[in-house]
Amino acid sequence: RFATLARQPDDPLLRIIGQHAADPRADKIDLGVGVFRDEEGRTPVMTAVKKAEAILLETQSSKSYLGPEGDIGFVRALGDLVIGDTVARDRIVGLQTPGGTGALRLTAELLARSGVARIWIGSPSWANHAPLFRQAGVEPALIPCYDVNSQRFDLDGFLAGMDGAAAGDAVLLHGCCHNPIGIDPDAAGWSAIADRIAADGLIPVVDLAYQGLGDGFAIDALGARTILKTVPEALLAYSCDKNFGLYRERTGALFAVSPDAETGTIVLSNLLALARANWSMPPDHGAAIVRIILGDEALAREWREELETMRQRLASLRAMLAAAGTIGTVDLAAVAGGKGMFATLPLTPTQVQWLRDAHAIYMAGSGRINIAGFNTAAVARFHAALHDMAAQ
Ligand code: PLP
Ligand code: TYF
Repeated sequence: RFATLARQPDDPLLRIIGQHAADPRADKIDLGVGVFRDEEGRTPVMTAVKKAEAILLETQSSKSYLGPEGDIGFVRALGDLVIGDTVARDRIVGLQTPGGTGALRLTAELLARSGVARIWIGSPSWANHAPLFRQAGVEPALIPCYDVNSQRFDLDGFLAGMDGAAAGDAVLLHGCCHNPIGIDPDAAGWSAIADRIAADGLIPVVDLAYQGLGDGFAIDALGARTILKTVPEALLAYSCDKNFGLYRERTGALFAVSPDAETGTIVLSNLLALARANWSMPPDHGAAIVRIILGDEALAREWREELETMRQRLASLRAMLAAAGTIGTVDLAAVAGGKGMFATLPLTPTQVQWLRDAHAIYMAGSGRINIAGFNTAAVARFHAALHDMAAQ
């Protein structure tokens, strides 16, 4: 039977890691996969995480199974932190998932099980969104609404795109720090989107994977909170993999908001059944660390301060990049208005390849750059490379 399978392409973004590693040029720059880096190009384990790991090593007395819901203390602490009292507690259920991707996968399967056939997604979006929903039987419908040239989110275009949605369709929203454009709706935009979703009877799915890396930890949740408090039913897929630097520990959670507590109980029973059929139970380590950090005032403060330092590094790199204004056809000034790890520059695949060949600058074929891949010297080199390209 295996002979019937067609070869599938690698993840082009993950392939860049290997290509960059194999490049012998000393001043090479990796702007590819979305992980945070410090000025030295490292993706360190956060100090609060190291301390929590030491506590875990000391205090954990069993590795016995926890159950498909994972670490309930983690889920509760995270729900309190992110959702707070935005929605009545008895309308929220949650469970731990393997990363934000696991939360999205459960979301897709729950939607499919609820008879939802379509999810509307602003385009471009994270490359995994459309295939993930499609594979679970929920057809993605793309709404082109991020303009790469001006690096703007077109709110009117997004709302107009939703004209095609039928009641009961789902809508995907990036909670903050849009991947790959880096531009989010403003407060008025979030309200308009929330009102529209409520009026049309759509089900919002908020993907919050970069909280704390945009405008600040609390502000970054405002979009998600605006949506959750406006609608009867919603899903929030949360990742701790960027803001706690836990990536390979696969740490995330899914929260579902229901009209009432009884419905919530039924929703949770379905999510638990889907989790059992997918991974039985989520991996423990990352969630235990987050639970320990959030439950310890000093550790929580230390984590928040380190996250804030990361956020400020991204903001100052954006300002440095943008200071060059327009080089050739590329408007870098627009990068200053973005948030989080990503911006997408108006570069053709040929130009992306040229920057790689001529200057050892690696980015996604779409022109997406990981801002954290820069440091002060790399920004200067990037500006020089764009000047060189404009002179060709
Ligand atoms: N959603 C978005 C928008 C992302 O960029 C990512 C990145 O990895 C994820 C979800 C998945 O996060 P995780 O690594 O926790 O699965
Ligand atoms: O977009 C990114 O770079 C991150 C990391 O298959 C990532 O979201 C990239 C590709 C992938 C999974 C995660």
